[in-house]
Amino acid sequence: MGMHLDLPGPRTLSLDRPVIVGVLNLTPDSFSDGGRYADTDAAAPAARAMLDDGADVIDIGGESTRPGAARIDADEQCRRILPTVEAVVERWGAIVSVDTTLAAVAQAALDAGAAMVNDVSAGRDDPAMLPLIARRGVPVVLMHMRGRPATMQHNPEYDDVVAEVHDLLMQRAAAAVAAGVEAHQIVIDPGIGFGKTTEHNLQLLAALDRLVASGHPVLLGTSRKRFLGELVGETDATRRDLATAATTAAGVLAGVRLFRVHDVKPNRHAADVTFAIASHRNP
Ligand code: HH2
Repeated sequence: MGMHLDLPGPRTLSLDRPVIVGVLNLTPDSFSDGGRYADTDAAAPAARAMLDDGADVIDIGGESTRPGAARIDADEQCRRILPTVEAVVERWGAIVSVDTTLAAVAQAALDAGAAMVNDVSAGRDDPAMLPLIARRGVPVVLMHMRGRPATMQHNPEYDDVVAEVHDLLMQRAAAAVAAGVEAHQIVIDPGIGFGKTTEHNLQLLAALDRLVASGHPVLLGTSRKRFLGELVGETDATRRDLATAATTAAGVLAGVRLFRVHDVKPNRHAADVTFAIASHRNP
């Protein structure tokens, strides 16, 4: 078998072609889709539509991480997401990842049928997170963030953003392995927009091959982010999906395997076309 992630039970997620992860935020305040999916009745059809558009995974979260966002406690995150996690898994057998930094939320979501964990703190927020991932044997996304969402965009500075993001991710991957997580289950993510200026984001996007060279699968999350609005002059976040698809194409050519996006179809198409081109390169 080629590169893949092991999911609970007998299932696997192949990384032999690009994986599109559809975003489902069950939050009132996310920056581009906040308040859209107030409950399972609204969220479940949205997940179905993303699967029909070619999403491989649905990433469900109950806490916004936009700059300045307030923290949401575990009980409230569970109240927001669990009915939808259950519905999406039971109705369509979807692969669900849970977007949370709290082990209690991750555990409840895994019990409700989620198959992987997306932790934007890379296991730093809750010391119980990496041991939980190890115990359950599920894949985990470890994302780079400088600071916390409350303050991360207050004048972020790096000497060498590419080296610093790479080194922190390698440290967090090592911490996960030390906690008992299998190395091949660890996905790394540069955390575009998390404590980074437009210049930092572009340097990271130009050097994705550095992360790919680590051997860990790489996930990219650029969808609708502010730096894209700056580059194309688009203040409405929901009109940044073509700009997002351009980053997906660039990511595929650099060897990135997973793409976390709001609008699945343009990114599915961009990924599939660039992947077909890349697979015709001369060895
Ligand atoms: N970006 C956001 C949230 N979660 N997870 C990973 N692994 N990588 C990312 O880049 C990433 C993420 C922010 O986007 P969104 O979910 O649309 O907004 P909000 O945090 O306001 O809910």
